[in-house]
Amino acid sequence: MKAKPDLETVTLEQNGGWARLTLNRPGKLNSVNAQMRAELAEALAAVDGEENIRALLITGAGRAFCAGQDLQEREIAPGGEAPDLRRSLREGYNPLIWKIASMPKPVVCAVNGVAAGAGVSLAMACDFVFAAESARFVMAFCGIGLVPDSGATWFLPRAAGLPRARAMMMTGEPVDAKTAAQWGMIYRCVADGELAEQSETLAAKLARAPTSALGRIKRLLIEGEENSLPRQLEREAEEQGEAGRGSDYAEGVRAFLERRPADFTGR
Ligand code: LHQ
Repeated sequence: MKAKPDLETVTLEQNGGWARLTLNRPGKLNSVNAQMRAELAEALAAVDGEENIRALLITGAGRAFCAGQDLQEREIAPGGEAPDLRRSLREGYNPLIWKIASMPKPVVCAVNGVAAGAGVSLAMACDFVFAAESARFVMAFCGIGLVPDSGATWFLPRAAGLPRARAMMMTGEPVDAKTAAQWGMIYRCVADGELAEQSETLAAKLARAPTSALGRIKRLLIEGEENSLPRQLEREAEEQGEAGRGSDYAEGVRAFLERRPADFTGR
């Protein structure tokens, strides 16, 4: 991947087969402004387009993961024109969320501190969410008279169940990382001092996994939310047909029979 030194509100570093994308507006709790939306899109496209990057880790700089939309950017003067939030979502947030959820490589998220509003949505779009014990999740939208967006109404009830998702969304009360893990909202809650190591270890492991198969798994799980069982059985057969033609399948079977670790190339 070409270095991206021009990025300011996010940083992107490659570590062998995986990349770390860090939300980088720590003074504003990594809240998302227009520049960050554009730079996130650029960084995600770079990761997606680089075959040698086989896993992505997303985290935040400083004490927060992401406080959602930068509200300073959204202040409405009395009598002023209301912003076009539909457009902001369609053109700004929604493509970012879909890029993460549909990217044919695994995305790990390390929630290093508070996640609020669209910051929760961003985390929920990732495939594996680790959170530091001190982190909390705040569905802050209703606190400013908005509905949850950026996929939160899709991901959260599926992960945590409708009663808990509804309560989070309609009260805005924070949920700590331990509770989030107990509820099934996230993959793992870890000690603050272990967050970086545990999430990076998984990213590095995933970078050696059969990437193409992992991408197919992501696609099947998203489609499975909508499909009937007969349709999903057919989609599994289609994807398996393709996976079975991949070199990683041949290598995986050979390695099993030869009793050695597989050396997957991601194809
Ligand atoms: C912030 C923010 C912030 C700017 C903290 N913006 N400065 C919306 C509209 C359009 C379309 C797309 O969708 C969305 C999605 C959304 O994300 S809506 C929800 C927006 N986010 C929020 O409502 C969360 C607002 N923030 C908070 O509730 C708290 O700050 C949290 C719970 C995140 C953290 O609380 P504390 O740890 O107590 O920190 P703090 O409140 O003292 O904040 C520290 C600083 O960060 C402070 O600035 P200052 O200059 O006083 O130190 C805050 O103003 C600033 N900040 N969030 N979203």
